Amino acid sequence: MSKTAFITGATSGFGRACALRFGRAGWNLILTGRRQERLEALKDELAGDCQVLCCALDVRDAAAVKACVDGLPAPFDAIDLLLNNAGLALGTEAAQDCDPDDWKQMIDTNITGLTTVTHALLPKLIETGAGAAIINIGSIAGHWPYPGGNVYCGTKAFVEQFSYALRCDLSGTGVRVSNLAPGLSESEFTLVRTGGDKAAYDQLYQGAAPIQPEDIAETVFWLASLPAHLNVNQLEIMPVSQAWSPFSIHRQS
Ligand code: NDP
Ligand code: 8X3
Repeated sequence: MSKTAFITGATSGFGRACALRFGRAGWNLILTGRRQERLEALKDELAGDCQVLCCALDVRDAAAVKACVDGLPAPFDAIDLLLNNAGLALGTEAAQDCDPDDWKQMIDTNITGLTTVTHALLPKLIETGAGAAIINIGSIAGHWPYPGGNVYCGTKAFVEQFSYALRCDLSGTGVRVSNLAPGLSESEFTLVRTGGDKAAYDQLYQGAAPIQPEDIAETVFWLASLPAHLNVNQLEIMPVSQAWSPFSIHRQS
């Protein structure tokens, strides 16, 4: 029988690539995101490969999330994988120059939205039991601070710790939880973060051979396909071009 994945943020980047990877392997898919037309186009692209249910929703809307999950028809109501991928960064300014509305949107999406979707799907994942998995998309930003990362870094640190704590609570249910923390990756993420600045996008990725969404999809597929007795707690992945810098030291002149 086909397995079923619930993917948040399937309209772009990692989520879209994961939908294509899992769908072409025959998984049934519940695809979510705010942009309905992109979800429908993806469903058309996967026609013949798998069954797809589109649920256009904003993860910040708890009632919409509940309505989607409670209304899942067979065969979409038995969930093997929750991919918590929807998320965003807004801005690269220093904290003192940031717009607090941007901070709120990141917290509401990356933290509250992710926990809302998780809570709604936990009963179904526990019902599936052994082999079920939650894969949360964290970030290197949750491990390593950088200037202008402020609240985005904080939200991704939350995702990591929430993943570990979930594992404790789900002990004995068979449900696995992983935090996948990518580094520099090429996607609309950077256009969203910079308010559509294509020059900044080009400059960031130029010559860096960044991670591609298909690389993340392959990694997520591997995680979800591991034997049911294995749990990868944490996986950090960077392009070879990315590494750490020395600590900065501000010197008095
Ligand atoms: P994209 O911008 O390409 O995709 C983000 C996805 O999140 C879109 O499908 C978008 O859908 C969805 N999304 C955003 N806000 C909401 C919302 N309120 N409700 C529902 N869906 C929402 O970026 P990526 O694919 O790169 O990012 C995916 C995840 O990976 C994010 O959590 C990001 O933080 C993380 N990440 C990204 C890295 C990178 O360098 N690109 C590196 C490490 C982690 P829609 O707009 O249609 O709602
Ligand atoms: C996105 C990666 O390094 O731009 O999560 O914060 S980074």
